[in-house]
Amino acid sequence: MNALPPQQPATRTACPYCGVGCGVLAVADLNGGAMIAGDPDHPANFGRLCSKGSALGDTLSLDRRLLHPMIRRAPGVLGRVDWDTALDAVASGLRTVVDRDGPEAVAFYLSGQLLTEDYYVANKLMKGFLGSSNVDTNSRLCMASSVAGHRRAFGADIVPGTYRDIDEADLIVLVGSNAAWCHPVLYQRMIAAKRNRGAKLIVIDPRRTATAKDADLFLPIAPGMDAALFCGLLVHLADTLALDYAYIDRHTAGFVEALARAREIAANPAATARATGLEQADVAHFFELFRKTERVVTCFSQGVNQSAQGTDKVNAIINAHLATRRIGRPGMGPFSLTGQPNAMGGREVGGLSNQLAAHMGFSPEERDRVGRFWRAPCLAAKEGLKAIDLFEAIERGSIKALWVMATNPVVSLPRAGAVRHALGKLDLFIVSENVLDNDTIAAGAEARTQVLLPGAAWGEKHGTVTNSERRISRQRAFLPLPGEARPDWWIVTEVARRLGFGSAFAFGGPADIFREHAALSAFENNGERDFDIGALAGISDAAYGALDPVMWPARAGEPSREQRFFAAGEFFTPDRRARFVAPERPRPRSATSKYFPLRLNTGRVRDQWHTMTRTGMSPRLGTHSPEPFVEINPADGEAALLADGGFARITTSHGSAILKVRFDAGQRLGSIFAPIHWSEATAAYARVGEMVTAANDPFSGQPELKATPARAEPVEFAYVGIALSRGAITLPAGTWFARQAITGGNAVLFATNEPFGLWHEHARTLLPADAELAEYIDQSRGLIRIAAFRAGRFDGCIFVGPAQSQPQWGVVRSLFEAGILAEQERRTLLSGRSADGMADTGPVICACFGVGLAAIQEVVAAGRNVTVDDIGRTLRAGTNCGSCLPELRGIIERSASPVVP
Ligand SMILES: Nc1nc2c(c(=O)[nH]1)N[C@H]1C(S)=C(S)[C@@H](COP(=O)(O)OP(=O)(O)OC[C@H]3O[C@@H](n4cnc5c(=O)[nH]c(N)nc54)[C@H](O)[C@@H]3O)O[C@H]1N2
Ligand SMILES: Nc1nc2c(c(=O)[nH]1)N[C@H]1C(S)=C(S)[C@@H](COP(=O)(O)OP(=O)(O)OC[C@H]3O[C@@H](n4cnc5c(=O)[nH]c(N)nc54)[C@H](O)[C@@H]3O)O[C@H]1N2
Ligand code: SF4
Ligand SMILES: [Mo]
Repeated sequence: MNALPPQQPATRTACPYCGVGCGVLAVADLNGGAMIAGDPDHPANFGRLCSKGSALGDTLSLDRRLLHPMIRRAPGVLGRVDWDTALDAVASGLRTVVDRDGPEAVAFYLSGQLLTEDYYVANKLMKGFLGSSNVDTNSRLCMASSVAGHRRAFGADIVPGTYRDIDEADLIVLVGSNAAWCHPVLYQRMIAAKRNRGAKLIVIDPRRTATAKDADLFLPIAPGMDAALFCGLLVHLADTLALDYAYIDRHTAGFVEALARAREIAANPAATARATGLEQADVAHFFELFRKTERVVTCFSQGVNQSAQGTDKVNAIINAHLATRRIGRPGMGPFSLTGQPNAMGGREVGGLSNQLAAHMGFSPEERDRVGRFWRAPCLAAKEGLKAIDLFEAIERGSIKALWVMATNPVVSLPRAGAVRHALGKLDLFIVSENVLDNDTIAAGAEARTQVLLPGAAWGEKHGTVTNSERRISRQRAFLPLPGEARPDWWIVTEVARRLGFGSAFAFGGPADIFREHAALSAFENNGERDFDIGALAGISDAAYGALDPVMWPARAGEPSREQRFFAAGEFFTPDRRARFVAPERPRPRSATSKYFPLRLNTGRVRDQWHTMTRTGMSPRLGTHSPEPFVEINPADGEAALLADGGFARITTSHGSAILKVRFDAGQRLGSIFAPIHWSEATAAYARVGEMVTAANDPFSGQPELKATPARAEPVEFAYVGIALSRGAITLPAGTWFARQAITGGNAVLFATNEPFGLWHEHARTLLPADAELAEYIDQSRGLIRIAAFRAGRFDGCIFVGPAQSQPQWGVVRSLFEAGILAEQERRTLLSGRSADGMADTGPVICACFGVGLAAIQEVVAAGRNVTVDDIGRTLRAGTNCGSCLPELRGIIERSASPVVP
């Protein structure tokens, strides 16, 4: 737990998960894993890590790694090839498509999880040398509305503030951000601001999240209506003479139009309350807090970006900050929280199809400048296709070759079923991956040629990432390259060489690429472009190796310092003035109907990362939310005849999924929420992306991932069960299941309508043939418990019970991990009853110390006015990374006042 062995030299690197960008110290251990601690000297986290960062050591196993290149030519199966064969196949395949169908028939789909150096060379190859701009990235699903909003308002994609502003704020407004779970270490800084200086926290979200539990004011806004709320705020500030007219006059344009539009949308608190579905008193309270507090930071994330009116939401927020000059000054500003570790770096290199490179676009001067710098033979003439359009072009057959790097689009894109189908139409489908199997790799089985390229993973490669506050940090390797895996930048440059572009891609390592990227940022810049790291253009290999976290801009000849933007204007528009933007009247793109009366909201849980290819390997992270689920207000749930703890089929016009039902009074009536993490690789019938609409924002192209019309129906299963094995587990087709991470084997939770007898038979085929079986069968109660032992070791089991039963998953898991069982433990296992000290822990709340709900509830029940500190003293829960503190507070709160649905 955040402790490294003394005297071992640790490698300073950065966390590969969220955009907080925490510094990590890592020491490789002898088993291919590593000991991990927070870097006390890193300015993003000062030594802290959240539950996911703390568990990084659990995710380094090579069990499911792609360790050598593979090719499949139809009809056929994937077979191992050497690097030369794979790289030749990629280069000649791309060349054939470009020669035959033109450069527009080729596309790259990249990721905010690539390092800046990887991203830079991929973008350069496509836009400068293949001659198309069909390079887009999963950042289209993530940050595109913030990028578009920044560019409309500021003339450049800039986050004006720094994390220090969060420390120094007196009011922190979180819009569409579940920071307690998604940016946990930064969230700890918000809580510290609350504690240290009495800062107030406002949370605006349709559902009462873990973050909302800490809020001084929670605004359960109707989905998609944020722009109306911030229009109402602007009107209120104008009507109460709280605006800074000197700043507006001197440094901005478009104010009059924006205010007039705001009046049309939300003329006063009453109209705002009607438009947003909020209580008028709450709206008024929010307006007053904003007006009275000078130091306001408004942080926003996917509840803002992932909307068909996401760019307008961003600008409505920025409008309120510009009009009050709450920008660029200590403790103030609009603050877009980036999602991925290098979403920001991807924007810097131009990874989005509507950007060229180094924050430049496609104007004639910018094209000319980048073309000369790169000595590009055929620079892309215009913007390329954005992700949704790009995959539609694949569906139509106009894109024939696709290279996916470091993203899993068959899970994460909207209309994921259609995306999977589209990939089968490709002539050439190249995937650079860490893992051997994910849904995207599987979808390539129908493509004419599929090439898998083994990318080096976190801990094995060198490069840089940029976090939410524009701070560039080094990722450094502390593990050897396994098998034949190679860094992504190397793979791209080798392909470029084979295409005949060797001299433009003669990079010996990431430092060479970084220097070129830095030089381009400063090339003919003269202070006109925001993104300038010219000070690093001449960095030596040694200095790159030792580079400390550095914030941009870092202009050549200027002292390096943390810089805020725009306190004195100086925007990056032609007239150097910011733009107020008049938003459209907001509404979600698709309307609910009699058939689809609910709105499906999607997002994240605390301890899983995206499609679970990494966090899914950690047993301790898996215990917090073991199954794919849907949260629904109890009133909606009962109306749909659902049972809490049962199952529901959620259906939209695009697809359906079967999810475990959680009644939650914190859900707005009419809204349901499902996490995005499960896929075919980890569960059955739980790929939520299949249900999600591809309707998207007209400015950013970012899809509305949080508001798809949907309906819910009950699904009955006769039996539920668990299966564990030291080997692979194959369940009968049609079984609903969710895989569980477990040390030393495989495990699934499942549900089924197969007859009792079949399970009895199936258990025998599932368990090792040479094992000694211990059985407990009670047909009248519908119970099957069969455990397999080999040489005294508990080697697997299959337990089935009626739908209402609760398999003792926690107990069984700990016995399996223990291996050799005492007689008493064997009896415990088969009786299904908890013996002393073996009580099932319930869902694990504190992932660091493995403390379950049951133990916490016991402590809360045993005392009077129990606090989180009391829980920490008794159980240690919450005393390491702090990610579970909001949940601990929630448990205390619930025990004090039982929630009445
Ligand atoms: N644990 C964990 N952390 C992560 C990630 C992860 O996978 N797991 N991923 C990282 C990435 S890439 C990203 S982009 C970030 C995302 O971080 P967040 O944006 O904080 O996470 P989400 O859960 O996607 O959505 C945030 C909230 O938006 C709310 N919301 C939905 N619709 C609306 C609306 O119309 N208005 C408002 N105001 N709110 C709405 C949802 O209810 C949800 O609580 O997290 C990063 N951190
Ligand atoms: N419905 C809905 N859909 C969403 C969202 C939502 O809130 N709702 N959120 C969206 C957002 S914000 C995001 S960011 C996306 C995320 O979605 P994805 O990017 O699809 O999710 P990941 O699981 O992070 O996929 C990363 C893949 O790259 C591999 N990988 C990791 N590191 C490397 C590397 O260094 N090199 C290579 N070659 N491969 C690597 C991993 O094994 C994994 O397969 O999902 C989006 N989709
Ligand atoms: S907050 Fe957690 S996931 Fe995000 S960078 Fe820090 S340790 Fe990693
Ligand atoms: Mo994201």
